[in-house]
Amino acid sequence: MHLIINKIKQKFEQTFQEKPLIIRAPGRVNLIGEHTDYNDGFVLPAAINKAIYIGLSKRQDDQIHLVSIDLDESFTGRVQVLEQNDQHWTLYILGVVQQLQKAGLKVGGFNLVFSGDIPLGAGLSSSAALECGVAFGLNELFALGLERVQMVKMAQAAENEFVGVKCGIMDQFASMMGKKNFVIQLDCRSLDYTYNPIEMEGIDIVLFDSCVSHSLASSEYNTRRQQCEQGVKLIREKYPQVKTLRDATQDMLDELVKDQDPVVYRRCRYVVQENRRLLEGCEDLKRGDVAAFGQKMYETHTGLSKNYEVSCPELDFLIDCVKDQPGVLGARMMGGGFGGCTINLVKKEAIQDLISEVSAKYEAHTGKKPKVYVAQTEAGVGIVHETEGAVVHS
Ligand code: GAF
Repeated sequence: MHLIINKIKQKFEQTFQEKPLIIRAPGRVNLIGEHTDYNDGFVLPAAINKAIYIGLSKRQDDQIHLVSIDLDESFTGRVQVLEQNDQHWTLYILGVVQQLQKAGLKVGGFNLVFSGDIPLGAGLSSSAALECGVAFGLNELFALGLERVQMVKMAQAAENEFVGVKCGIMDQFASMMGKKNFVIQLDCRSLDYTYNPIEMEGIDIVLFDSCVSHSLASSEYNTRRQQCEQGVKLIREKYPQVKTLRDATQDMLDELVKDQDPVVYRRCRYVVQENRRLLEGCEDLKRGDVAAFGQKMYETHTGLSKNYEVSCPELDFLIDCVKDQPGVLGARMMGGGFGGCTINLVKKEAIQDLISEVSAKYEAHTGKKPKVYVAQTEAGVGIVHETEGAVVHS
């Protein structure tokens, strides 16, 4: 972490001859509840110890100067002229500025330098982290007076409207609202949430990064959303009280969707089952029954792979690899799909052997070495303060 912060400070001082305000914005994992957020359902994410760090300062003029250290690119624009451009990474930042302006808030010119250790394309939400970090940083810089949940909504809207991915609210919520040693049980309709302590004695969250990211991910993502909406439309002909799949039951799907459109039926059935699994899974965790929770993760994976069809051969292989390994309580693909990471609950003493075994098998099967991360939960977005060498985050 210190290394990244130092890199940002150096680059900032070299480029803009001043010291920046530094923000840390974490990535996230999600224990269960996948593709449920945009159906008004439930999710169970946590912010993690991988983050994007953003250095910021105000300018006297109305220009926006952006520097991505990791991509070795820079961009100059104006606050009044927020336009699409082919430097894709800038859209996450400009989109947030646009949302602040839409809310009638005054954002002046600013300088921004960022870098991080969230692997790109691994499904750990580096985009949401960047959006949330920018919203939080500009809120501080220009004293805009926004609450965290308002910034979550703006970050999501930036991605929906400016980047063009119709994502739900989970990733931004987790990055902004995370708390160390807790997962967030979030109702994506009401945005009511509880912090559930992670009570998994002797168990760690291990992520195997398939190191594949398929280009169809965002178009297929938007298609899944449409298919869910199509299912709701069919149900509403008879049950107008059903607003989203959150309100639908298996019986309704059997009665009104099954014969009309088998593909839409399978998509919707997965979502209805996943919402139920999440609620039951939270009860498992409260009872300390991680084994029962882990079984549900496997069921989620099967649903995502066979019915929602957002997995890929590499992710399926990673799940098959760990299924019968000692010390693995549960595993599934995580996030939007078509690549990225699997999330695995593993007994601490079994982790090293598991990593060796899975890495060797995956490499032999795909020709690629998976990357492996042991994720710790962390606090959500905050300012980085440095006092005598120690980094404090608030
Ligand atoms: C992506 C999206 F950004 C989230 O909103 C969520 O839908 C997730 O895929 C699937 O659960 O990370």
